[in-house]
Amino acid sequence: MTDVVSYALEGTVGVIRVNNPPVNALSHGVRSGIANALTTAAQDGSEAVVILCEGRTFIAGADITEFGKPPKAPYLPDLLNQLDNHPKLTVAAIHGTALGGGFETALSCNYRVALASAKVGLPEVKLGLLPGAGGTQRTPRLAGVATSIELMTSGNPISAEAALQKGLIDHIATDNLAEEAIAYAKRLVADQAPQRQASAITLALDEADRELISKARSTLAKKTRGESAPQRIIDCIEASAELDFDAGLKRERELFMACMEDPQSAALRHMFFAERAAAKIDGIDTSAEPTEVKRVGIIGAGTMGGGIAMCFAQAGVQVTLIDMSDEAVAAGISKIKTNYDISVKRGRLSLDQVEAIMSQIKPSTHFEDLADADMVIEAVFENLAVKKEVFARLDTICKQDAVLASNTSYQSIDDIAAATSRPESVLGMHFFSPANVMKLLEVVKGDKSSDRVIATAMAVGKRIGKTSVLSGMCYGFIGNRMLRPYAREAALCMMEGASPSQIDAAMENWGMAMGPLAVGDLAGLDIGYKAREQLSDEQKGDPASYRVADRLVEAGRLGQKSGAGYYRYDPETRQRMADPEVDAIIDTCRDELGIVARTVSDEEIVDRLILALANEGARILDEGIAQRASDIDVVYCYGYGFPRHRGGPMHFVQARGLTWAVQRMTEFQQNLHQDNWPIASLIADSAERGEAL
Ligand code: 3H9
Repeated sequence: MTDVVSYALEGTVGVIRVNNPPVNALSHGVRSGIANALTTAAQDGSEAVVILCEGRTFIAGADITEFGKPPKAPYLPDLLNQLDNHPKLTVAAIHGTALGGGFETALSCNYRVALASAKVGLPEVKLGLLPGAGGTQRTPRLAGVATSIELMTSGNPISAEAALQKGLIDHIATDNLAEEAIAYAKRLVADQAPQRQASAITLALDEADRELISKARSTLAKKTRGESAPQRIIDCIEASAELDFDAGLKRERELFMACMEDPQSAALRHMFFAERAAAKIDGIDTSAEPTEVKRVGIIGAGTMGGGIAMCFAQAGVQVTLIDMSDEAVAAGISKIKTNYDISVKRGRLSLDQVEAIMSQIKPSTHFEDLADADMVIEAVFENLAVKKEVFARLDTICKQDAVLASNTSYQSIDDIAAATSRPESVLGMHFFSPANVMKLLEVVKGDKSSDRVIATAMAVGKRIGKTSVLSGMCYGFIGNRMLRPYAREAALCMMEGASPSQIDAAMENWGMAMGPLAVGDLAGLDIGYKAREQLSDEQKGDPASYRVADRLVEAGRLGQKSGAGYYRYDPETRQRMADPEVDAIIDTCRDELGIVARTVSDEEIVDRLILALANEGARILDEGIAQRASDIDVVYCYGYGFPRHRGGPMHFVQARGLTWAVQRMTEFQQNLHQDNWPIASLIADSAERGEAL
């Protein structure tokens, strides 16, 4: 048929085999191959047709790399109508993951067989899209409104067993999928089973369905704030009941095209590839095999060390959790246990599972217990002298090929490595708090870190479910270094006239998970205060950028932990509330610094904060600290609550236009503090040349 699709008669069954590695995406060759095979099967001696795939999975969806390019016939919706109306009985045989257009292909067959290990799903929403090849019309007809809402708006796949329960799968195969699917097709023919078509079902909404739809709309408006695809999916589900099948398909097409043209989908598709690119390290010696990590040591049983221990124990790695005293380790273990108790209460884990996980964690106060660890992660407090001492001790105890990692947020990996006789074994593994929840892991390469050690940290990150990004060495690495100009602009907007509530609301309405001042309160304002104490006035920069924060700490307002910071917090609900006392502190600081308050618009707040991020990001890229612009986007979306549907700061600024960025920053240079806005040469040069970053 084509080199990626074959067709053969096996007895009385025509078998269409797709073989388009790695995930059998519906590229042009696959679509035309299936179309040709269906035409042949319509005319040959076959009584039934089975569609199955080679390799690791059934079709995982449309080919995302073709999006944005001129479309080429046959188009997927037309192909699936050809399949739906095929004269022979059709069966899809599913293994691996049948996703998006792949599951829509299966839904267009008369019957579906799946291996028990298979999963099916409609993840288009994660790409800012909706199922655009009949999925929004066929799924409700087969499985009803509730299942359709869940499947399409979460984008999460379900097991074959769950799909069977919901009427989306007809039969579970136990062993040889191809043989069983062919036998199943033959049996259906022998039994004169009807050629069931989802498209032929008429769906009517009852009162409960209507209620579900309206509830989903309002829940999604909050949960997926600012995203357009989830609401369009609900429109399609409504259309599946209100319109006939063909009119429903037409409506789906219109809304699919609206999603395709939406910058949100471009941003989410960018993130899909960015996440996968982040795992790749340029220029690494490919013979550098990662070391297998079976035993890990974690030093420091505080919040960070405990969270890291949970990540490893959950992945089945043996953990030795070390602290200075029996009390400190016991407190750490008890905190971990409390976290798991909450998971059990919420039904996320069973008691048995928790017991199995906890049994992986061995508390200790002896560094000597780390002699056989394959990797050690230090998570003691941020003090270079203490960290160097820890690494010097590890150097005398750990086996020669052990990876020695520091969870530092700021300290020099090179200085830490110099405390050992094996700097090539040392690197940074910067987890984000809470470490058991946050997906980001910054793997920080020191000057001497070996390729093997980096490859091991990246592989371990994947194993414990993190999205890892490689960073070079600089103060704050990628993420926290960018945070400084971002926080500076937030503070300056406040001094110039915006209230903390206005700043946070502007950023949250734009899509940030939490505004910058609320984040400060969550992290604790005393942390920045203590860090500033070590700096000279010159290093601290413009006093307007930290005066209010200093005064808040001096007034005992450390943030959420003391019940007040930039806001007051309800002790019960932790709800934040604007506080007139803070307004008074801000007013006093303005008077001291001779600043006259003005109106600062929400648009100015957003532009200043986002451009501050992207401008620093461009410098980081130019210096080779980040491998690629998209890595910076991954850091911000996974570690700092940047909205994925805006694609990260670098994608956002590029999509908005580098020329716009240069113009806007030039205005800031002229109207604000000139020194704060040196335009990164990478942005200026790329804008001039009309090139991407
Ligand atoms: C859709 O179907 C729209 C329709 O409703 C309507 C159309 C009209 N296309 O993730 P991995 C690449 S929208 C092209 O590392 P895993 C991926 O980039 C689509 N390429 O593997 C990577 O390349 P590289 C709806 C794709 O085993 C390689 O395959 N479907 C596609 O961890 C391996 O990927 C989805 O959204 C694709 N569709 O996970 C499913 N998918 O090696 C998206 C993957 O160069 N895919 N690649 O970096 C997935 O969720 C996972 O890839 C999957 C495998 C679970 C399948």
